[in-house]
Amino acid sequence: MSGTRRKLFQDAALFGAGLFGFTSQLRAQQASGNPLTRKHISNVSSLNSPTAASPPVLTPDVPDLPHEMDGGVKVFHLTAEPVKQEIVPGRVADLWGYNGSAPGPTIQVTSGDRVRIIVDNHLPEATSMHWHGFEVPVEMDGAPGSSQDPIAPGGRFVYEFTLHQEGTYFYHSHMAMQEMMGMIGAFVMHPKNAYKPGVDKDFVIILQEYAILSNITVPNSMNMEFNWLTFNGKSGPATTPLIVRQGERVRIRLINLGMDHHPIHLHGHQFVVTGTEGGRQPESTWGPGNTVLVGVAQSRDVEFVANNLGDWMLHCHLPHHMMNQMASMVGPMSRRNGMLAGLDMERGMGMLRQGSGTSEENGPSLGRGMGVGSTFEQRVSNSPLKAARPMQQDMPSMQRQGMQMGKPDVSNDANSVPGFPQDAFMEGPMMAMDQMVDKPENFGLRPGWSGFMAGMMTFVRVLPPDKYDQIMELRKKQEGNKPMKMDLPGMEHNHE
Ligand SMILES: [Cu+2]
Repeated sequence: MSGTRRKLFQDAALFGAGLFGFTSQLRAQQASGNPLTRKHISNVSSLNSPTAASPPVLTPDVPDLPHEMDGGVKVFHLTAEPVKQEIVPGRVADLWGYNGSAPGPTIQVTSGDRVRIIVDNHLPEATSMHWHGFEVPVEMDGAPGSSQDPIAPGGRFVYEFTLHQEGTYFYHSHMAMQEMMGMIGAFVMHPKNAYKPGVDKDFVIILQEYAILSNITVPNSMNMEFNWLTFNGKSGPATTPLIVRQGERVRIRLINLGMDHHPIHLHGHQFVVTGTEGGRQPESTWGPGNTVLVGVAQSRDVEFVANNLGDWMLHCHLPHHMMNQMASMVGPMSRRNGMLAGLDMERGMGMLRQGSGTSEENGPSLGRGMGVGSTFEQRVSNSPLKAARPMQQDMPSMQRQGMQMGKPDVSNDANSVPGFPQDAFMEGPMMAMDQMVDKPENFGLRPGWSGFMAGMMTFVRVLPPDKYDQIMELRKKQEGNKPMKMDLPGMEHNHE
């Protein structure tokens, strides 16, 4: 790229108003380029862009946190508060988060920045903000009781420090149970100069888990079993796919704060792990893989070249993390009249207080309890599933809500087969809700796709240029008259 050209990009970044025209001009010039040989050159549109060299990170379904400048200091405001978070359509959970979102908004800075973060506590109890992995003076560490007093309800604490690190960091409440209510956000420290090879797309995904009984909205933070597993506060199929143009180099930054470690698996590509919660890893450590274990309190950056066209799943591979609330429908237990639907925490986890784990009384409930306050006393009975019976006869309200509700795809003798049902309810066209989760990023997915997406699951959609541009157009249309959004993939940089 010539110096003049670079100057143009920088100017465009400064004067966002004329940006889209400029972008489309460039796009027209570049339309004939070979997508496989295109080089990442710069980002033009994001005022959030921390450097001219690194594309800003995109956090699907989570906002970016804007800042103001005060002299040479970047000033951010975070408010700890209760949040209504819609995990999937119709399932709104009462979580705690920051600035109306759980997880909280993503902060992006450049190494060397001095930042001031004003934290207000709008919770009914004290909190404290910890900057996870930050090498800052101890009085800025946010450890309640040792480095500072907790921030009282209605109180404020102003954190200020200079950042010299680079990588995928995060902020979170340092009150343990508040963490399990959603109180975390990404804090990305970009390098002053982009890494080589540079990436074209850079995504953040925060992994969280909640235990929420079916008839309430508040997570049980004491629980050790989880029925809502989220990427950026959404469970499949409500997660927003990562949209990528074929040939682009992609970075995905995975952050985990919960009770479980998550093996995150990508279909169709091999990736390398290029970073941890400690920052960039030397290239000599990069080896190919397709599943990365993201432990509690860890982050992992993975990078790959998206050279394989298709709608590829990206998901946690723990089977119980690939499902939503209806997990208790599984197995012969749900076909028995009067079975126990759940037990207290000890027995729910298989820690028996009396009797045998395989007895008639205990067997069906092992591992299914939702913990303290669960349905120990409550018995449920389900009638056998009939192959010929369209599901809407049994669940008219779900159909009214927009579920597609086809006929169960099971054999006539299903109920006589030991182990049935496993996935008869939880996956498949019966549970499809394509229309309910319709958005530009889902355009062109195979009809009925949503019935097979649940829990920690999304797509990396590796698209040919025409389809990619089509989805970007749809996004622009959807944005309509709204103020220019800075985090749209495909608008933040161009190729030559
Ligand atoms: Cu998992």
